[in-house]
Amino acid sequence: GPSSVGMDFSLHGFDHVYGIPQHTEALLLKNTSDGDAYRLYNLDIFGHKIHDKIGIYGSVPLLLAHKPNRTSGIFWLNSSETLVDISTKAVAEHVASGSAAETAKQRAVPLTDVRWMSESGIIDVFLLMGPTAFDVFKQFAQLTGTQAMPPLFSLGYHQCRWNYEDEQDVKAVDAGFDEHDIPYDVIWLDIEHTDDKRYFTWDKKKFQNPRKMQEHLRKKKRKLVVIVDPHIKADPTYTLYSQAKDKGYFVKDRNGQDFEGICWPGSSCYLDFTNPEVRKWYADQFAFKTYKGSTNILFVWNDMNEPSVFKGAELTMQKDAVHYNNWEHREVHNLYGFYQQMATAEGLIRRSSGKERPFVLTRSFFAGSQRYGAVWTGDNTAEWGYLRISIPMLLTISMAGISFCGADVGGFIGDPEPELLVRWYQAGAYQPFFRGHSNMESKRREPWLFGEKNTQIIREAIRERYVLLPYLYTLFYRAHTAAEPVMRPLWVEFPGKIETFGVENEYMLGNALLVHPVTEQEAKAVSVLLPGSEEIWYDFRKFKRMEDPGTLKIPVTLENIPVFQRGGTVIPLKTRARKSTEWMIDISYELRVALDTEACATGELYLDDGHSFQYLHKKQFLYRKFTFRKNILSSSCTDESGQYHTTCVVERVIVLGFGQQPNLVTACPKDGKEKEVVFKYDTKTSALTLENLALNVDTDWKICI
Ligand code: MIG
Repeated sequence: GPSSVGMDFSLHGFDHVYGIPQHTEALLLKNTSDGDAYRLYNLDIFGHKIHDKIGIYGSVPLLLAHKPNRTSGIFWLNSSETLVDISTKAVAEHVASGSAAETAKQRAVPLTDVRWMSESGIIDVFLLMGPTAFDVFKQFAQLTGTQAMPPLFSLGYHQCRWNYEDEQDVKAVDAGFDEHDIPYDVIWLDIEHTDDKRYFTWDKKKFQNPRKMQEHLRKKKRKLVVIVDPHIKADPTYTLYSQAKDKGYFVKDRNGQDFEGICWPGSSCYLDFTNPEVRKWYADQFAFKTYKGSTNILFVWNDMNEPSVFKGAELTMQKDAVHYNNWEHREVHNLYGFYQQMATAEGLIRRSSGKERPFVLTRSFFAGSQRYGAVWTGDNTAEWGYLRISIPMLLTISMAGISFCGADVGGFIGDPEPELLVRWYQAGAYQPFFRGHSNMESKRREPWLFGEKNTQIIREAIRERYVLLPYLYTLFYRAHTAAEPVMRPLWVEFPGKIETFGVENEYMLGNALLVHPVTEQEAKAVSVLLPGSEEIWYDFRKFKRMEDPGTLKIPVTLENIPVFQRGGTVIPLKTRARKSTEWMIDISYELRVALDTEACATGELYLDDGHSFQYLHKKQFLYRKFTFRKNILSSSCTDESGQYHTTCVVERVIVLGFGQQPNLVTACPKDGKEKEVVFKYDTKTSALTLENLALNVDTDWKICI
């Protein structure tokens, strides 16, 4: 039964609070004194409303508070239904005065009261003392873990739909990408691919030879993701069901019978993933010999794991259902999906004898889900407002430790007008998880269905994503090893600049890129805040230095969205995109060096085989550092313990904000011969381009200008 615990916290001096996903809400948490509290209760809410405090799909009970140059966090570790009330006000504070004769002065200081209330459980709370946001992220990672290192393919573009009908459809869509010269890595199969919603099976008519289909995709160096939901069709002839029933692996009702609910397959039982034995058994279901028709290019999508129960109260499991060790469902509700994803990821690792990184997308999540894969924001709608709100939603999830997150590109429900679809691709290309997806009732939406011009723009957006992958992959390595969120709000990078604290229409991707998606229909211009008075910003595509920082009105066309590189950074890119990440292994690198006010810049490149755990067990990786100082760009090693051989070279370097046309540029490999470098200097943009460098990625070198 419910027992209820709660606690109040007063955050002195703070009036900016963030976190506690997941809500279809703004970045800054709002005062709840005259409305609903923020609710943390994982629910399947189809077409969730914008600006709503109701809990959807996932929960992370972590709240961050920030004031100039000081960040703290509260982690309320409780997985039952939780409400968070927030009240921000100004209070009078006495200021100690210099002399006794002077009367004490008063000033108004902000204060935020936070009240946590949970339906049951114990009070188990962690105060994360910062003092920086990055410290808070690290402290939270010490408790819950860091982002799993994703396989490289999963950072490519994903093409999903409810449903790709059959093997012919899959082949045709796959061929469509080649025909239209658009890169993509993964095609997805939704629930209709199964034999009557029996997960781990195939519809015998539509998918007669799933292995052959996967061999076809493998030859194209692409992957397949299939959906595997947690509800199990109550059908004694379905082995998964009968085994689980015999072993007592289902959640029970209050009378000790297997809990039965309705879901896609009709009457269904729900595996009890809170039981470690069930998780082990479930993980074994992914073994190649058990999961018939699966191959090692097949990866997994866990949906409906709030859990979603049709006809149940609020479409979920009743709270008095009983789990392993007699835990009532109410106690562990918000952990149900977390444990399914854990078991699935474990299964994919185990089927490869511990060698390969898994990829598992989950809809429901909790604190720590970052250790098992990616999350997405569920059933959004094909409207501009949902594109806009996806930015604060993803930033909030990212701050709560889950870097690998994305929203359905195009909007799941309904049909986006072409302009909205284009704008969504352009935003998604600069977000961590990049997948186009659409509902069963929506019209087909493959990127080439909207006329030549829109196809061309979407192609360009996806190609930009692929060219950016070395940088993104390096950011994921930082998330994995140092708990730095890949996508971050401006205030995290500019903690002293109050004007950034509420910004949610643009964001930083790592520390080097500022991205401002276009989220208004027929926009001719957008207002971009380029923060920091001592910063220099460069147009990422045109290389030109922006005028002084501040809020600028930037003209836009449909062709692309504003992206800026921050002075002082070096971004590693590929020189061009190809059909998929695996086709790009040998493509050479370009370094974008953006100079700061001192004409300096630094950046990193992480690389490994992109799919195995050898980077961990055998230290097979390269972690390089690029430094520009006194007109010398040098490449050095960041982590001597890592080694990885690659024939891939740095072919091109572009230095942005270079003062004047140089006389001579030379490249000096560490043990090689100094040679003259071909260069171009553009006086209009001050961009210096060095070509045909052929400098090894895995050795030290210098370029002297
Ligand atoms: O209620 O599997 O959010 O992405 O396509 C619908 C069918 C169930 C909900 C997921 C959506 C998926 C759909 N699922």
